[in-house]
Amino acid sequence: MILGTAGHIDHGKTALVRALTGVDTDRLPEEKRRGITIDLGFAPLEIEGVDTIGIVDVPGHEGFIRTMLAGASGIDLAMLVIAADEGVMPQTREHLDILSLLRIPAGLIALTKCDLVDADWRALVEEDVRTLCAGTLFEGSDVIPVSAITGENLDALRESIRRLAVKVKRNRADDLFRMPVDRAFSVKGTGTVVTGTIWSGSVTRDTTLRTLPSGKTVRVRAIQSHGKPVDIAFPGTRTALALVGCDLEDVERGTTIVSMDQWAPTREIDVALTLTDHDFNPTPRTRVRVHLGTSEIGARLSRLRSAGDGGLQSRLVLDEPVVARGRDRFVIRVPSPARTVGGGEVLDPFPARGKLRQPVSASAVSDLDARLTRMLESAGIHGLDIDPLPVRTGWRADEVDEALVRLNATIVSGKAFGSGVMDTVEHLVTGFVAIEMANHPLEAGVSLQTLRSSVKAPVQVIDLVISRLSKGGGIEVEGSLVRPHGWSSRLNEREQALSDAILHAICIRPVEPPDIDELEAKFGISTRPLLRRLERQGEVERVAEDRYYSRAALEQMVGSLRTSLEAGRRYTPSEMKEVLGLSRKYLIPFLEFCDRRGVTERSEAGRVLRPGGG
Ligand SMILES: Nc1nc2c(ncn2[C@@H]2O[C@H](COP(=O)(O)OP(=O)(O)OP(=O)(O)O)[C@@H](O)[C@H]2O)c(=O)[nH]1
Ligand SMILES: [Mg+2]
Repeated sequence: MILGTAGHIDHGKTALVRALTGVDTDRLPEEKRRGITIDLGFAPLEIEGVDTIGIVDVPGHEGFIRTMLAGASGIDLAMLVIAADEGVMPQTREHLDILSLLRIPAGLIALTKCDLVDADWRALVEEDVRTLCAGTLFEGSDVIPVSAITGENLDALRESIRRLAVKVKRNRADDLFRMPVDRAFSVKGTGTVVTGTIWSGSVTRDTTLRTLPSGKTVRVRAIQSHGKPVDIAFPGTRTALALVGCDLEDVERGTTIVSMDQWAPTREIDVALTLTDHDFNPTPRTRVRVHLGTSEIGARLSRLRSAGDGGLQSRLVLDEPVVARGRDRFVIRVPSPARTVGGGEVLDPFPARGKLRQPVSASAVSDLDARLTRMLESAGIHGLDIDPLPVRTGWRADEVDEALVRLNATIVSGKAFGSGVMDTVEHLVTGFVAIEMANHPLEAGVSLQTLRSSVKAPVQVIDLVISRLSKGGGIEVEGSLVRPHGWSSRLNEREQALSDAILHAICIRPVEPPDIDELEAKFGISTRPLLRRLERQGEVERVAEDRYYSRAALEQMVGSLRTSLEAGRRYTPSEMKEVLGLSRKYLIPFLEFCDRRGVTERSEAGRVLRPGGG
């Protein structure tokens, strides 16, 4: 559980953290000298009844907003600190905006420096604060007047934190591991150490992880949670990892440490956007700074479009790669005048290139089924890769799997196909088979090979559809042929006469039948389908690429070969020629046919009869 401070400079955030935990988080010499917080500070807070709470103390100075943003993303609870003597100030508002844009689920307000004001003043400030917080995550939150100096009401503050902490929902440990780095340093004898809050998943010692975007493979040598050595660290805990296999510059703030799974850096992200500054009217050229996790990157808001329900959607085109997951929250700022202008949620960190999709409605943004439906639709016939979906959608792998079942998606070799896609392919296959058979009525079917290469869909999907259709009785499959159920080729009178004539031409020259060219010259182009049909009927057999023999003649030739050859003796082709009395042109294809049929066996020394072969 992580609690983050927020609030204007000098309002007493660090003093309050120290009063609560005993830890002075302003550890830099420059922080001491200037009396302000510059970098993030961390302190564990022990409250009875709840696990250790990691406090992230942020700077209030407007120049360090990016540091505040790095600290505020990934917190579960926010403590907005407002000094009672000064009241609401610019960074009170900006921090409040940021916490709202990041959708921090819950928070409380500490009205500090109460020792400096009287009761009337305190009541007025409290009223201001209530007005400011109306409609934000702090609406109805506890507003607790405290003093870090006198210790007034610190127990009430602790109790308020405890009540919120017990309600915080933990991310599950069996999700993909991710930890955005907020600090990195070298420790003598230990090497590179990174700290951060684990956003999802867990980590154990000796695990291999990756640093992104630097892309180093690292091993976890040691782990500390809230400053104590542990063997395993869970989501929502302040964690330090000692890493082997990287240098300091590979893991600076903005780096994300991830498991070896599907994580990848990306430079284009589809997002749902909320603009909070009315003076900010972006064009596709407008440059912004995107704050996501602990990283901050320059970007353009391309393809800005209205989502219809008041929301906006855009594709962030980033200057540098970043690690993002679906449902991540981010904030956008502009440089002059420097201010926060909006933020939003990641819809898809790996959108299909070039495709301009319909905007998602606001309700669909937070609905896994709706997001998956869109992704399935947009992947269409090519299928949706399943492995990257937990990163793309922001839901765990088991949740994604369940949703795919709910959506009736078909899973084939790691890809998901929408139910509509399967119907489409079914139509394509039946349509193609019907047209082919209409065009080639003499054939026994369409070859699987032709079907696979003609229907525009992955082979696995086509095969699945064929097997479904054949089970359903729409088509039948015989060997490598597919045809409409109950199909048989019937000849008309003219075709029958032609078929008889072809068979006759083959039979009257039994040992040296005409080849296909000769037959075509004589009978025309429908010779081939008729020959294939005669073959299916067992009248003829194809002996060479371009020549069919009558079945009867072949049987006789094979029979006479058997009787004329001496068992066990090897014959050269010219000896064979004498035995069979065939010219070379017919001899070789016939012998090769005999080899294929197992009548003869060929070796260097010649051919020999195979005993009992054929
Ligand atoms: N009288 C009084 N002074 C306080 C109280 N809390 C903080 N201060 C003083 O206010 C000054 C600023 O306190 P910090 O805790 O450094 O303020 P901060 O909000 O952390 O400031 P930044 O981190 O720079 O934004 C210090 O001089 C504190 O001693 C309080 O409850 N009562
Ligand atoms: Mg401070």
